[in-house]
Amino acid sequence: KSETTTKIPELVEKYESPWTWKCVDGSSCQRSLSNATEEKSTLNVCWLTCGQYGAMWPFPTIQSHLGKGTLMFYPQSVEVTSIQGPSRAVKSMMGYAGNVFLDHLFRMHPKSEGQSAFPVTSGGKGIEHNVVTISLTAQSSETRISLNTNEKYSVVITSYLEGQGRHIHVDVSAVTFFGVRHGLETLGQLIAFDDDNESLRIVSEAIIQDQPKFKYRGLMIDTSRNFIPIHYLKRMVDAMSYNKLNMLHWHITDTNSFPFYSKRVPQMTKYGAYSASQIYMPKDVKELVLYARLRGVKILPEFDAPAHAGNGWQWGPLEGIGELALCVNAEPWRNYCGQPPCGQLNPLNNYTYLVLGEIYKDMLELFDRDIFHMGGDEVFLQCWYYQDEIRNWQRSSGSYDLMDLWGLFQQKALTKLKDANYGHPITPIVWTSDMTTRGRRFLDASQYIIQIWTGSTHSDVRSLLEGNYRVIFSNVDNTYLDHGFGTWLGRDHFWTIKTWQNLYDNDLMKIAEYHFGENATSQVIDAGLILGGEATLWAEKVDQYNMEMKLWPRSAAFAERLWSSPTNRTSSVYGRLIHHRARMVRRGVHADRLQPESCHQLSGYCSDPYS
Ligand code: CP6
Repeated sequence: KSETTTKIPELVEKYESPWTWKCVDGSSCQRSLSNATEEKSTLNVCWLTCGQYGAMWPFPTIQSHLGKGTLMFYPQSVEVTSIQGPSRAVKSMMGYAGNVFLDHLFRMHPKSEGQSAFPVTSGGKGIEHNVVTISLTAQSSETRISLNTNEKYSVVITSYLEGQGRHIHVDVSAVTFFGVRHGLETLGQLIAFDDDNESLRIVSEAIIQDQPKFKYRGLMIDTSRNFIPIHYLKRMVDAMSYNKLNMLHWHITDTNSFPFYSKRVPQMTKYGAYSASQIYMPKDVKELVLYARLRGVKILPEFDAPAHAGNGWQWGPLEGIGELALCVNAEPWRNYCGQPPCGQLNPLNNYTYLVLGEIYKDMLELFDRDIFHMGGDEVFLQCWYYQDEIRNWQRSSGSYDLMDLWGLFQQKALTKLKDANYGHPITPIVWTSDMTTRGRRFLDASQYIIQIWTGSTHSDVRSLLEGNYRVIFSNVDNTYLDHGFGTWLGRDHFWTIKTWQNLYDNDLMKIAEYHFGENATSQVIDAGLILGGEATLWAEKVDQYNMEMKLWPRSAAFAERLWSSPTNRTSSVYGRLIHHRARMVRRGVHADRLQPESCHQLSGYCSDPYS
């Protein structure tokens, strides 16, 4: 046997667990004292099937029937035998997803530490005859995720005796490739490592039908405050795919640094990147977009403007085209911006729009062209107010409300974005701001999606929905994975750190009910205005070394909130989350730990005290 499977022989002989294993829903799955290997090892993975909850995360919404039994198999006896799809592209994507799935099986050995390290020789206990075949079927030729993508899928597992072993057949069907991929994800959750036999076990019989309650299930990462190497963004995509999250909102640029390489305006990184090696090149971005697409994740770029823009924009005067950004790194910062370092685009310089348009073109060439985040948050009108150029504009235009200037900026920027997309339809997203409160005349509700970052009880929530805006919830009271900031605000953390329970309990339906009472269902929910939610990881205090622990498993909690939209936090949640977190760790995600290992037995003292 290979080194990775070595056990201490005496211990294997004598080992008899004192623990009582319980199901994730509290029902019984007692460990028997029988020495029969088959029975004992069934108990080792009893959480896989007992109580009809399994360890599925996020939990399926339509139907989930699991048989009581499990069957052993080796990953090398699994085969994808049939791929049915409407086009070559979709079929090859399914083939790729099938390989990703198989790779996960090979990484399920507990000592693999995220590598494909499953011993290739079988244990020779007569179970090598159990064979798993998988067939994948999709109907639609869609290859990109949009807000209309059908993510519904079904997984059916059946098994029958064949020769000396059993033939286990899995049927994964969906409308789109993205549904099929979700199906494979769920299938992976119906398989666990059996420690006694050093094999895998699969639920012998299952019928799952599933679809998400919300179509936008996102995470945001900020790569301007601190640069995060593309490799770690891929790892983030991997973990998102395990949770059926489908939108990675990439806050690429901000005032602090400009790491996006623009081939049309290379000055941006020349002046704005932290270093020559902290730059995202077009090749890296393309690779990430494709990598994510194959894992059911859309990469949604944000180019924040007119605020949160500074470093990278200083080259204007050097090349004789004037100031593109104002108050860059100005001090005292409190006079010019909400958070240092300051910087806000110059709305009176026509070159500002020219440069914006060129960068939009560069971005749209690399990302999907249907949705784009324009930022629009935290504009600090004082920055503009202190400029002579702008005071003169106020006098000559007779427009003393600087909201008008901001509105003008937003309209011109949108025109540039549309031009950069050669007139093809594109949906802009903006953050809530003074514009979504007092300047709503500049934002057409039939075009814009609003990302709400105010508190969930803020009156804007109600008035935006009444104004028929489609919204995404990133409400600061519950969905911020890190509040960033730092010592300049006089304390290290401004808000208390949110727990997984806070994220889990951020019920979008209840937020709607808070604002609309009984009428919430008919007025808001049926209208489909609530697209979903997004947890945000601002990166003032984050880089690749601590990001995964800040992201996971709290974002997993939010993923179930968005996929399943449960009415409350039921008793199965904690147990399933613990197993799900362990599964993510086995796949190489450095997720935060929630409890001592003794709690895998879910003794009373371990249970979630809040549910
Ligand atoms: N950066 C940008 C930030 C924040 C926002 N935009 C932010 C504001 C308040 C809190 C956390 C983050 N750091 N560009 C607001 C959307 Cl509490």
